[in-house]
Amino acid sequence: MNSEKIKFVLIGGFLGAGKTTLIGELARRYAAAGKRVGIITNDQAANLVDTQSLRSQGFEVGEVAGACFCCSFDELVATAERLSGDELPDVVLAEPVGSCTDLVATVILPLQQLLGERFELAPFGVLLKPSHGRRILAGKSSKKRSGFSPQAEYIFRKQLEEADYLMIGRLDELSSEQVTELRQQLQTLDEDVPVIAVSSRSGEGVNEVMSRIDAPLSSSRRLLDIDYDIYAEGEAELGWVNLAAVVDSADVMVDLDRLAQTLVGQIAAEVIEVNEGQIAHLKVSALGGDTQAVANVVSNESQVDVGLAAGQQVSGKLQVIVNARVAMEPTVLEKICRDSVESVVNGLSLTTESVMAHSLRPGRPTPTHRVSG
Ligand SMILES: Nc1nc2c(ncn2[C@@H]2O[C@H](COP(=O)(O)OP(=O)(O)OP(=O)(O)O)[C@@H](O)[C@H]2O)c(=O)[nH]1
Ligand SMILES: [Mg+2]
Repeated sequence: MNSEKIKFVLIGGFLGAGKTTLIGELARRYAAAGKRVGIITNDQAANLVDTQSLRSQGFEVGEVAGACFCCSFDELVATAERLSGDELPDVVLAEPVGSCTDLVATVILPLQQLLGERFELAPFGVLLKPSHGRRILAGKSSKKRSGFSPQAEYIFRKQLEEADYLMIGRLDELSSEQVTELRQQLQTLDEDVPVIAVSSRSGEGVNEVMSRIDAPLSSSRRLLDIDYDIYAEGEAELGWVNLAAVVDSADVMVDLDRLAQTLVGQIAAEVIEVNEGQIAHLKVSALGGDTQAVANVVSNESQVDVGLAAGQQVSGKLQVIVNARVAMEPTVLEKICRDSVESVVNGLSLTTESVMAHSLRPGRPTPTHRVSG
């Protein structure tokens, strides 16, 4: 990273794979090494838990909201250039929407071709989400092995296929047998693609990821052979809800961790038990002053994860954000989110001042640029 160019690092992977957590860890390490770091988050709609959580950790974060990077390429470029004001960053870490693929053709190569004088594109790393990956990669026989349709599983596989290097996430939770099995499954996709097992929680494997980011590409970029009809169908299976609420606690002290974890747990329970939706990722952020808690659920079989621990109680105005990505009807998902916010807030004897929610199914991807092979 001694060149004048901005190192552009895209970290891909399915919804809930651990991209934001890894980007936070990488950013901390680059900053500790004296690098100026910018981060870009991306979503189909505004009010992002990821943006808020990375900002609360002290990072400079630009947001591309309203469409994926490939469909709002110009905004991605403008956001990268805006970061860090007058002084450009040494490294930009960017997180694409977790249901997006074909990023080499629509983001990496266009950036390289159009802006290669300013950006140096790092090898593309894709993070495997073990909770779904273990089932999706396991075999071809059973129909509902991951709970998602074959079209959504197609996206999951395509994301892995275009990686310059792959990362097996959540290493701290996997047995060595599971890691070995996943490595073998990934190597059947392409045995030449390096695989790194990594835990953003314990830090294991993160240095290896950083070495990979700085390594020259060992082969040419992996352009996908992809059917956009299947891709669009897979994305459209997901219901998407972004909800932002302002809650007043008056003088009551609120445990932000409990608030975030109870709320995400309640939404998950409703989705699974009442509506039989398949969770791709549920995230809840609760913010009071500068203190933030984030809680997540990454699959129907997963427990509530502590994304970020607040570790203290606060009072006054609180901001609650819910980002839900679930294979189910978005309007029903929105109702679940609204009702859950209301009941958890009431249960803690707080008052809801306002709730804004937006639900959608991602539309067909129409990339600004697409480099073909
Ligand atoms: N145990 C463990 N949990 C992790 C690790 N990395 C991420 N997580 C947890 O996994 C959940 C999802 O992580 P995120 O970083 O938000 O995932 P993401 O890929 O950014 O998700 P989207 O933005 O929805 O696509 C959070 O609760 C994290 O705390 C890890 O290495 N180990
Ligand atoms: Mg994220």
